[in-house]
Amino acid sequence: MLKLHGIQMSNYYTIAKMILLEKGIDFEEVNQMPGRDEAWLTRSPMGKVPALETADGPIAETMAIAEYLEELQPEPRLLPTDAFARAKARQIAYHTIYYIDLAARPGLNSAAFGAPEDEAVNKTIAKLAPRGMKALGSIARFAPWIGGDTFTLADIVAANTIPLATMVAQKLCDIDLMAELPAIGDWMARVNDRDSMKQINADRA
Ligand SMILES: N[C@@H](CCC(=O)N[C@@H](CS)C(=O)NCC(=O)O)C(=O)O
Repeated sequence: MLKLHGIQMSNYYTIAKMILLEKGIDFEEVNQMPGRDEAWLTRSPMGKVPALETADGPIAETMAIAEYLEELQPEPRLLPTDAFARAKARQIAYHTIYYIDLAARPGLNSAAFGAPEDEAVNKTIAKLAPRGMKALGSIARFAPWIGGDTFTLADIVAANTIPLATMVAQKLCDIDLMAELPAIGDWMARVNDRDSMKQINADRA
């Protein structure tokens, strides 16, 4: 059986977990903190979580795990069959990782774990995170899903990245990232109403 290594509070872990749940794939969860011990580095070369253990060996990097699971069990599809629609779903997913999650992530230790704040970091977050959210508005549709009429990997990645970035920007910069996109609240509520996200939230509580 597939084993997903990581921790419930990791938003990249919950992306992989949500994919497994949405596809109805059996998997086992293995509690694993990020870290640099040799045994973990053999599964995840950068020491990050998650990693997926398969019969053929471990896979790290969440989007590599996502693509693997889509090929392993195509139905229900999380990437559209149409090439353009598939590319747009990937574009939204990568956009939320690169320009929203990674824009805010340098402030995570201060916002969530009590590390001292760094004014330069806060200033960069205040500049880059709203830019990423505003730009998302030009590719997101929220009709009803983030890329249009179909629930895709883009919804899973965005719903597991935007809330964390929003918390960081609010706490460190007093900026409401969600205010950039008025339709985002209803979309988030729709994602939160899915059984997969309900389970993720319950397991994290
Ligand atoms: N690029 C990685 C990012 C994963 C990541 O940043 N995970 C965080 C937890 S949410 C982590 O392991 N942080 C510890 C570290 O960076 O050393 C992926 O896509 O899986």
